Amino acid sequence: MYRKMVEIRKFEEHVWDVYTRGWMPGLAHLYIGEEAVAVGVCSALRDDDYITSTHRGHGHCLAKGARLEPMMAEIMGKEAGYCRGKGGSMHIADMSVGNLGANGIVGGSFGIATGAALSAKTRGTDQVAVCFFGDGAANQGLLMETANMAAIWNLPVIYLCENNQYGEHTPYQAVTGVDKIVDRAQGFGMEGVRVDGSDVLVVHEAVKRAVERARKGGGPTFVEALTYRFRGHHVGDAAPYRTKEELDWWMTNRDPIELLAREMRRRRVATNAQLNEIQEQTEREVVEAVEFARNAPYPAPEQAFEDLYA
Ligand SMILES: Cc1ncc(C[n+]2csc(CCOP(=O)(O)OP(=O)(O)O)c2C)c(N)n1
Ligand SMILES: [Mg+2]
Repeated sequence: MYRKMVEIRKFEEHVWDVYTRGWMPGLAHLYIGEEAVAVGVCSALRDDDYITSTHRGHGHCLAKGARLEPMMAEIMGKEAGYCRGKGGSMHIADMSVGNLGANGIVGGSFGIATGAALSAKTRGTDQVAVCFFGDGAANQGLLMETANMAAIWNLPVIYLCENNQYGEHTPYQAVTGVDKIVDRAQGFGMEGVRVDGSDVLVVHEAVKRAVERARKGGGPTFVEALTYRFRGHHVGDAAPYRTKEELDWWMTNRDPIELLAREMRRRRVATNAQLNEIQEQTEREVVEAVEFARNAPYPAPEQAFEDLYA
């Protein structure tokens, strides 16, 4: 878990670097600060379980098993990328590990995850689908329709709300009728649990229980993970709408990587030297992925019309 969270952090720091150097088209929504959610969730899943992701999706993809090189290549629009350079930062999918795709449409993956869960149930497998979405997406109408279906059909789906406190520049309290988003679970007729999204072990335990229940036919669960993004909404946003005190508090007290490091030292399962070695090794791997992506070719123009369904 520690290694995976560090990998996501380093990957995102390099995406920032790649963006500021002008090596990638478009922009990216960084996941720095939220690593414990993706890693806590995906470490409770099997390879053949499904996830759907969001515009802030790099962490979900890596946690579900994506490799660094095709990830970075996709972000730079190269043919070696997961979607042959046609998806970019916001649309990375990897069916081989059950990642049904990130989605630039906020709330657009409710239907995809719920459909995957319906498919698993219809085929009689014990696969589970996790739908990642934000506090902003929690106000999209499709959630009402799909969560209701999941409840009446007892579908093996987990609605995983990453409450990072803001939708773009708006604090969630300003646009949400409930203080705890998880309170809506009761109205859908499903189990709901709110967890500390900065603590990877807490996230893991809660999702593990929800997954076990779903596998046994126990139906859907709504999980709200409280978290915080350390960077702006996207790489071009300096986030002037929040205070330095607020940001400092989260970075000092709730950094998920630091929290796990502290816990591992306390339980004497890792030394500082071992943790530093993981940091250094991961840094080297991400630098190699950037090099790989930089040197990889762009797709040929005639490929623009391949793989299109319209
Ligand atoms: C349907 C739709 N509406 C609006 C947008 C523009 N938009 C992109 S991200 C975003 C905020 C999403 O907030 P949240 O769900 O909390 O996710 P976060 O960015 O905090 O991870 C909005 C409004 C969009 N991409 N899709
Ligand atoms: Mg948000």
